[in-house]
Amino acid sequence: MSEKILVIGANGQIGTELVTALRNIYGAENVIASDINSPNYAIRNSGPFEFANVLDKDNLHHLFDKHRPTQVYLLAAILSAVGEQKPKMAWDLNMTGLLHILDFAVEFKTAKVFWPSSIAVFGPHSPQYNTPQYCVMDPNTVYGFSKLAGERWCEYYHTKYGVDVRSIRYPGLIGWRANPGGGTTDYAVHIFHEALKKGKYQSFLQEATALPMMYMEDAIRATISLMDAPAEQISIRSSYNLAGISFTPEELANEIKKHLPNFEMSYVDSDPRQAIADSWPKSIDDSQAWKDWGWQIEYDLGKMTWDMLENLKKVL
Ligand code: AKB
Repeated sequence: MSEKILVIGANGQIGTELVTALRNIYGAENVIASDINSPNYAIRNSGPFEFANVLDKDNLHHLFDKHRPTQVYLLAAILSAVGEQKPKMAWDLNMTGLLHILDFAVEFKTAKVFWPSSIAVFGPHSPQYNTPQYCVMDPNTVYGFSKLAGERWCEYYHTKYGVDVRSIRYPGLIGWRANPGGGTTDYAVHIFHEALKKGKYQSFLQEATALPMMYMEDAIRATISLMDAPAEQISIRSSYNLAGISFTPEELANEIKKHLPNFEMSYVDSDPRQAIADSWPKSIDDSQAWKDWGWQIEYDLGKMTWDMLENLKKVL
């Protein structure tokens, strides 16, 4: 069967990279990028685009009806830091958007749906090291509990209505093609830009704050591998843990210094994102993803840092 893929929230950090990767695999004309905002450069020049607002049910219905997608990636979301500034809006967008897509997946018999979850589903009482797939989950951010509730909805729609929905709990994502928007892990992208532009960076997270992160190349490969896996291999319909690489701001700064010896790192006195970071795991157990769909990471801290600096140098 030929694929028709709809990516909603295509202008964002994941969307920009995913649309490019999917267009390379399935052909540009078969991957419809959509976003509430005008397409960014990478999206506009490489294939079809539609405006989409996940809160506008009629508009979404029209898109499903017009394109009859076989795969839908719903990436539109409000992340952790902005979610704390706009809690009701974050809940509404993150939940209502997902429910619209799950309902249309039932109505239009969409073959597969991808929806991103996050390490933010864990909370202060979750085990902090090697956090398992199943454990106490008490997220204390709106973003975190909207993702946890979303995971329950995904599993529910799979069990009740047979929707083939697949999901990953992404760690903080680091890439050079697009900037993150409003998360707690954003420092790990900003640091590269500032290191190259100014030779220094002031981190909003404290030096010893370990968090799970992942290079975008690995994140996109994981997403497409999960979507390509035979349905019978997918044992988790809520969302898969994915570990990535765990490091602190200090460790990242030291890695950057290997390439830019004059780089200077400093830390702000206090920032509201610190409390969010402190409530999240420091490392993740993703053994279920290895077992079910053969997941393996390729980029460690050294390889990621080198690749980020090499690529960012060319575009800054
Ligand atoms: C955030 O920091 O909010 C996101 C995430 C970990 O889901 N990058």
